[in-house]
Amino acid sequence: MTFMQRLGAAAGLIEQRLSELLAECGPEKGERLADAMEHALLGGGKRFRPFLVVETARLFDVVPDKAMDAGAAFECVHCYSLAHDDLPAMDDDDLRRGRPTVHKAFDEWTAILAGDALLTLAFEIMSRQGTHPDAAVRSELTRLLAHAAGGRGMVLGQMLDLAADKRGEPAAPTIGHVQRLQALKTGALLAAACEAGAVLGGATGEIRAAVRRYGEHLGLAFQIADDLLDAEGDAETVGKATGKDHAAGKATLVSLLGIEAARARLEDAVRGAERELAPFGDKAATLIEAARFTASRGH
Ligand code: GRG
Repeated sequence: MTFMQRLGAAAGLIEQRLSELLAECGPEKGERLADAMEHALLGGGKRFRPFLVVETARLFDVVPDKAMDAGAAFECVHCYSLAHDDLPAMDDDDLRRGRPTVHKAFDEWTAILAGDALLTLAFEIMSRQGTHPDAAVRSELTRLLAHAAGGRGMVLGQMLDLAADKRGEPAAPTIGHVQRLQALKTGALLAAACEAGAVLGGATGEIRAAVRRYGEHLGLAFQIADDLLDAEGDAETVGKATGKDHAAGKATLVSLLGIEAARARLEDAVRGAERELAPFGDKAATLIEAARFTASRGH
C-alpha cells in the first residue's frame, strides 16, 4: 500500500466513526444544527490529525480501533476551527475542501453555532469511556486537547494571526514572531495529536517527549508547505483560495525568507521529524512517510 492509499483508507474509517459519533452525541438528524455540523465535519478532508493519533499509538502496539475516538475528538476541534476561520469576521473564505464553507452553505450564525457544538462534542467524545478504559488516561487526553486548542494554543495563534491581518500588529513581524504564531495556530493541534497517540500507548518521559517533538517538526513542515501552496498553488488543486496571503502582503516564512530558504527550512523540519523517531526503527516508517508527505503535499 502506498502512503496515500494508507491515508485514504484511514480517512474512510475515521469518516465512518465521525458519522456514528455525530449521530450518537450530536443534535437529532433533521435539525438545522445537525446538518451544519455534518457539513463542517463530514465529506472531505485528509483526516490527518486522527491519522497521526492512530499511527503514533501504533508505535506502542495500540490497535487503530482503540485510538479512533481520540482521533475523532481532534478532528472535531480541527473542523470547528476551519468553520470559524472561514467566517467573514475572520479569514473570510467561500471555499473549503472544494465545497462552500459552512456560512456559505447555511449562514453566519449557524456556522458559529455549528463550530461551538463541534468544539464541545470533541470533549464529550474524549471523555467517554469508550475512548480509553482508564479515566486517568482520558483525563490526560482531555487536558492535552484543551491545552492545544485554547488560549495557550490554537486560539492564541489565531489571535496573533488576525492581529497581524486586521490591525497590522506587529508593524514589522520577525521570523521568530511568525514561527511562534504558526507553531500555535497550526502546530499545537498537530503536535498534541501525536502526543495523544503516545499517551494512549502508555508512554511517559523522554519517549512521550520525542513523539511530541516529531509532531512539532511536522507542524512546522505542514505550515511552510501550506504557505508555499498559497504562494505557488492554484485554487482548483488546493480546494480553497490561493494567493491570498501574498496579495494581502502577509508575513509568512515564505515572504520573509524567500521560496528557496523556506524550502530549505521545510526540509530541515522533515529531517528533524525523522530524527526523533529513529529509535523506533521500522515501526516508524509510516510516520516518517507522513512527514515527507506533509512537505510535498499538493492539496
Ligand atoms: C478559529 C480558533 C480558530 C482557529 C483557526 C486551523 C486554523 C485556526 C485556521 C485554518 C487556516 C489555515 C489555512 C491554516 C493553515 C494550515 C491548515 C490548518 C490547513 C488546513 O488543514 P488540513 O490541510 O485540512 O489538514 P483538511 O481539509 O485536510 O482537514
